[in-house]
Amino acid sequence: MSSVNLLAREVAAKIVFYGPGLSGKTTTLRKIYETVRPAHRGEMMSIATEGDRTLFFDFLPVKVERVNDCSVRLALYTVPGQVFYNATRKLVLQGADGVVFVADSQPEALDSNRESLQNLEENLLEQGIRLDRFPLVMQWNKRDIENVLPVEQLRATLNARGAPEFETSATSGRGVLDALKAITRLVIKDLRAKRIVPPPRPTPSPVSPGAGLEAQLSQHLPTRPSQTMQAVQPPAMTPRQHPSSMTVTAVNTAPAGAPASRMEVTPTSSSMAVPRTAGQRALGPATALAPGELFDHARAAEAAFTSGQYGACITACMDAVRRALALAGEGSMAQQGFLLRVDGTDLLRLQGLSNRVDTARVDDAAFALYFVMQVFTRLNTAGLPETA
Ligand SMILES: Nc1nc2c(ncn2[C@@H]2O[C@H](COP(=O)(O)OP(=O)(O)O)[C@@H](O)[C@H]2O)c(=O)[nH]1
Ligand SMILES: [Mg+2]
Repeated sequence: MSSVNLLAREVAAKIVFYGPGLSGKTTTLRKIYETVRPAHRGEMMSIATEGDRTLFFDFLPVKVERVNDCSVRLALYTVPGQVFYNATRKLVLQGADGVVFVADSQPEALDSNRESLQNLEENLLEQGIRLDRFPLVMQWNKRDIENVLPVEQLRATLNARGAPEFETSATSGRGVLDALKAITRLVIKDLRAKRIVPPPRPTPSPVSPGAGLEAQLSQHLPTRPSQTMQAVQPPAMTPRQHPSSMTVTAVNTAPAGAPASRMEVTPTSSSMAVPRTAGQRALGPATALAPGELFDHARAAEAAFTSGQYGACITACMDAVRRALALAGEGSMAQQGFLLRVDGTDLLRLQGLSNRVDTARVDDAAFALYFVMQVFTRLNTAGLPETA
């Protein structure tokens, strides 16, 4: 479900909180809701709940301003844990970019944790995804309860993959945002590896030294208890709307004696820098303007141009234009082009060039790239494709 708008450099990613019934998924989401500033999140929606049980899913949109130079919109979902809701779980899992597995640390829950993890693995496999290669972090939840299983045992049973682990107490909020940060980081890294998200700009803007997910999330987190109330009190909301968020904070709900430092975040934006891997080229101008699904087309066109294959460049551009125009809706290319207000003469010229690629010259290919950029720019102006 990830989508990316390269012009705005905005990424949308879907993260699913998975785990057995009553492990603390809904509580985790509520805690994130309470802790993140209202300006950075939408309303939490629980779709069809019966008492305390999630029957369909919970949903919370969260915005993280900058990860390197990309804004990130996270759509956080929980699944119903009860065994018989597998059809719903599959639906919610569709298009997920990452999973936080919320395990109940109590000894009596070990079997249901194991079953749920296996169920996750099977459901992902149906989508053609291997859990081993999927962004995943583990929440060992309910650590505040006495006589929970030692972490080593949970790890041995549930985390042979060595996914990042976090001891959490969703009711107090301990560790919850650390897990969220970790999965966000993994998801961005994964999307970068798939080249859905562009690599960071080589020279970060000097005016935003604290940019990065760490810094962003740390804004929402108290580093000292005295900052806590300020960070989470939603000024514009009435207690009737959000009674808990007016009074509850991540730190002051921690059990007495729980170290506040558990929730502290040190802004180390450099740790977020995902370096461009060897062999990855810098973005060319057409690629930089391309909507997510046309990223590879634009790259192919630019690669052909740089390597002197002008005919191939024109063919790739024509293909990109055809697909780009289709985003405007039904109809002929002429109609689609008209709707987007791309230059009709330019479109005709590109069509002409694509019919005689054998004699293509460098300026023909450059023109084709220029026209692709024109179309991408029009799409961006029109807000197409619409992101979920
Ligand atoms: N003590 C303790 N209780 C928790 C914790 N997380 C959740 N719970 C409780 O466990 C029950 C089930 O939680 P819920 O979030 O609805 O589970 P879900 O089915 O995974 O969504 C609720 O009564 C929560 O208050 C935790 O970290 N510690
Ligand atoms: Mg629930």
